[in-house]
Amino acid sequence: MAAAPDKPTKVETAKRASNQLRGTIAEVLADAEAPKFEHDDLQCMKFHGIYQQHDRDKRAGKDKTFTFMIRTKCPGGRMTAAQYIAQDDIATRYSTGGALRLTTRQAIQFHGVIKSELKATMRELNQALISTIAACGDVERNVMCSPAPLADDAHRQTRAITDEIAEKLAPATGAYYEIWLDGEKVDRQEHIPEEPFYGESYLPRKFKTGIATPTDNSIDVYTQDCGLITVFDHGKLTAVNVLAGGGLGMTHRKEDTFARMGPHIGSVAPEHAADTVKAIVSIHRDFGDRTDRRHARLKYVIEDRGIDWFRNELRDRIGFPLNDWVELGPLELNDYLGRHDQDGGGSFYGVWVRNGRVADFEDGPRYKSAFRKIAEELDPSVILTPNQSLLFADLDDAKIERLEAILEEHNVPTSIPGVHRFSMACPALPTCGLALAEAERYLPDLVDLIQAELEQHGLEDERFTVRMTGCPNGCARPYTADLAFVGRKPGVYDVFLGGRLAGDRLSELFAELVPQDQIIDKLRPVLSAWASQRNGDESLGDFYNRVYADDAQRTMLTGSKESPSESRVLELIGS
Ligand code: SRM
Ligand code: SF4
Repeated sequence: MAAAPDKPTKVETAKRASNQLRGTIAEVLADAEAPKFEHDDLQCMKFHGIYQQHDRDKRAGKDKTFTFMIRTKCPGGRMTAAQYIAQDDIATRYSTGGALRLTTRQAIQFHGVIKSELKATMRELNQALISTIAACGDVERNVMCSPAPLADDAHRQTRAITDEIAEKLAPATGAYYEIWLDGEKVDRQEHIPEEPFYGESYLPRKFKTGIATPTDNSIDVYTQDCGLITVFDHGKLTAVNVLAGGGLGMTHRKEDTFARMGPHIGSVAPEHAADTVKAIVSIHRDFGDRTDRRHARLKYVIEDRGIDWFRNELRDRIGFPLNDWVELGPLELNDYLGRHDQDGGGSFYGVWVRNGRVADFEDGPRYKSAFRKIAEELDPSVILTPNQSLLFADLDDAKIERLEAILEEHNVPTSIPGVHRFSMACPALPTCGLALAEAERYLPDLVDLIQAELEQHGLEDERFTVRMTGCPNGCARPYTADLAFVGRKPGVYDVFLGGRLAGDRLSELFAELVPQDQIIDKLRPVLSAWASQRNGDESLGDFYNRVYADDAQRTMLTGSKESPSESRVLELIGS
């Protein structure tokens, strides 16, 4: 491994001193008088899938009440109906409002768990064979995969690779089992009391891997630290394309932080895919910046050292060929809404969940009760999608009919108006400590306004992505959307344009610091020009890009360095 850096960050010091993620978590947990955990333990707890939060709607002060968000780890988002029911029970008992929150990485979050119930929640999750270890922290995170449960060999293999990567890169520490399960092991191989791969400092920062199929890039493969795209030939998986160094997190007014699309690295044989990812993670482990967390992701290693250096380093670490990138047609995004054949008998059914919040809304969809009933009555497999929604699988005709009836009884929509359909927002306020503005609670209202505007042009059924985050960290992947809003301060957003459904292009800063009540005014000329000047069925992002891309000298890999394009775009569209 690389030599220790001169001035490691506080988080590096905390990791090293933690005795492989133990810290004093068990002691503070047992101390009923301690209202919260302190810095070093909090860093370790993230690796256990736990964040300390407080309700930001309540007045902040010394006496704020701390609660915990627990995130599960769920490769490819797959679970049984029994596991879904167990998590629904856990949410009912321990989460704020009994809600489950489906995430953009195919996992579930429970918000508002109180300290005295933290251990019970963790135990109950593990009893249902749901782990939370490495859902957060400086390790390989939840490995994503195109969610369609298709039964052909190629899709089966894709899922197997997802599981293999998750297994190969799981931390080996016994701390998790000691602290939360009193040393008990639940359905896992014997643990070894050290980290042969990660070492005592783990990675310099989080690491994210996702596998897309050419027909479904809902995982946003170019935004992953390591993205894989499966290559099929006559239904057989023949190769896996590899890209590396994507990532979206950035900081306002810090130009040396930026969103970045992962460049193409090459391809490998399918049987080598997991080892390739492991080798790439090891490059991050050894070369990532441990002195500055804002500069620690793999994307900066590759940006600073170059792709040729990276390819050579990778070749040196793998004992098999790194072949050329296999050219593929354009990627697509598939949300699998409604009924689809599984190809091996049976059907699956996709249900859209507004911003992933599974709750019973007054006068709105009663997602929680509907999903519970579907899981209990129909025993489907459940697959979480990368777009905060879910698929119910392994259903016959009678079950599909019953599922549709249950959705209808619970007011859960099965037909989603265009702009809402591909919209996503992160949780932001009141739980996220980093939020600068609203996201999940505000985006549906804004989408209604955009929808109304588009109705005037007959464009309300257009398919394009609209995303909102409460800060520039990018949790709902705004920088690959056709249209995105990124929180600057309460009620004020930066507006981005130019990504697209395929997720293969970064959006760009269109307008800065826009008060929310002026967003529609800002967008009106662009929407209207899109309606009158578009080529064929050109999407909003494609239109923006055609109008502006030829004009601007810019790279598409690091689009966030741009200054706002608004005035030039207005000139170009004749507004
Ligand atoms: Fe995220 C931090 C929520 C996907 C980039 N993210 C956070 C925290 C934990 C805030 C914190 O550190 O205190 C948020 C918890 C809010 C809450 O109250 O629940 C949070 N991130 C989420 C979720 C729940 C958003 C959602 O709408 O579903 C997603 C959970 C995924 C999961 O199941 O693992 C989530 N986060 C992402 C993604 C998208 C992705 O991975 O596909 C990104 C952009 C991709 C990337 O990583 O570059 C993302 N989250 C961040 C960052 C910026 C990292 C960076 O490199 O700068 C942070 C802040 C940090 O790590 O310091 C962050
Ligand atoms: Fe929080 Fe920012 Fe992520 Fe939204 S994008 S969940 S506000 S860290």
